[in-house]
Amino acid sequence: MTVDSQILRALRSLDEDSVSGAELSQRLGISRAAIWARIEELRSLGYDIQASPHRGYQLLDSPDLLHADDLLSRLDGSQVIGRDIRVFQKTTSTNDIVEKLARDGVAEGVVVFAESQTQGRGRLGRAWVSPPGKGLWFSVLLRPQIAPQAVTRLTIAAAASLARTVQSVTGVVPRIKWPNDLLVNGRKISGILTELSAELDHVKYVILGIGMNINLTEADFPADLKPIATSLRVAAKREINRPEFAAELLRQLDRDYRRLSEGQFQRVAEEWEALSGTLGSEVEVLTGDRVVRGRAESLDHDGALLVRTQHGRIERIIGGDVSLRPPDTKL
Ligand code: BT5
Repeated sequence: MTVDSQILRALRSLDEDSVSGAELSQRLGISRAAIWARIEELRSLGYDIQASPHRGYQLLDSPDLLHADDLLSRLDGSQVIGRDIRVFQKTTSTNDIVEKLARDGVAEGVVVFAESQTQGRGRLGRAWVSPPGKGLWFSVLLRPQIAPQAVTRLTIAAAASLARTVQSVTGVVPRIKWPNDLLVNGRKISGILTELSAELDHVKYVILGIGMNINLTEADFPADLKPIATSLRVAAKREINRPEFAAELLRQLDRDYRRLSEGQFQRVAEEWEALSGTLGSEVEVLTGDRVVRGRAESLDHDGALLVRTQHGRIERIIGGDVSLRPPDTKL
């Protein structure tokens, strides 16, 4: 852990409201002058740290920017996801950066954020709009011990983590649309892009890319997205602190990844089902060049969607675009 993240963690976890330079220097094992220099640096980034000769240092406010040391300082006890955090101001796609790290042999759990992406992407080469400073655009490297056909479980787990975080941080209740969308009031607020490198029987690595619209306003969406997309700010009618949201989301993702690694997919799937807007609905699924119509019944053990068609047959859908149909639509 870096000195800056230790300082920020110490300032955030104060029993009293301030900590002296002498105490920080003792705890961190560096000189008071070095602490002072780091505090000055944090201030220049926008951290409002008050220093008073008698009482010591106090953190009054943090800026709404993504800063790796700050995010690390907020995560205590991450087992895998968030052990290593890197922030870029601008990149093509965070999935590309993580792919390079994966090929270089970097350990699983690294998280790469970008304040903006120039080539953010969705599935099947679709574009993902990622303007600067308003969202969370990030990717996580995972090296799970699962078969390639079970990778959808990771998308399911990530969607459940996202939905729980939205609800606990903002009070807004989202609905999950299988497999990778989070909707609020029927509009997309978040999407997940799961990419993998695999051999026939085993996964080499998975890149979990997450886009979450946090503080975008209506004006930040291009015309074609206005009717179908929204943000937490629009839904909650207030600005959301991005680092705080990001830290909670990483905690939730870490927790769900641990549950999957311990063989508890069923528990995660039950939570997903409770948050799902897909199950029980009449759906139309475009999968490859096929269209499947019917009632979405449940998830199977791999995270695939089971749809009962008009002929009573169960179709197992492993990937595709789901649209919900009004209940009275004739099959
Ligand atoms: C997704 O694809 O929803 C996956 C999105 C994943 C984005 C993250 S950001 C970090 C990481 N790095 C990347 O390059 N990607 C990941 P899909 O289900 O195919 O949906 C794509 C569609 O969503 C587009 O065709 C648009 O209609 C819509 N869309 C694009 N940008 C959006 C936004 N910011 N908010 C809501 N909808 C959007």
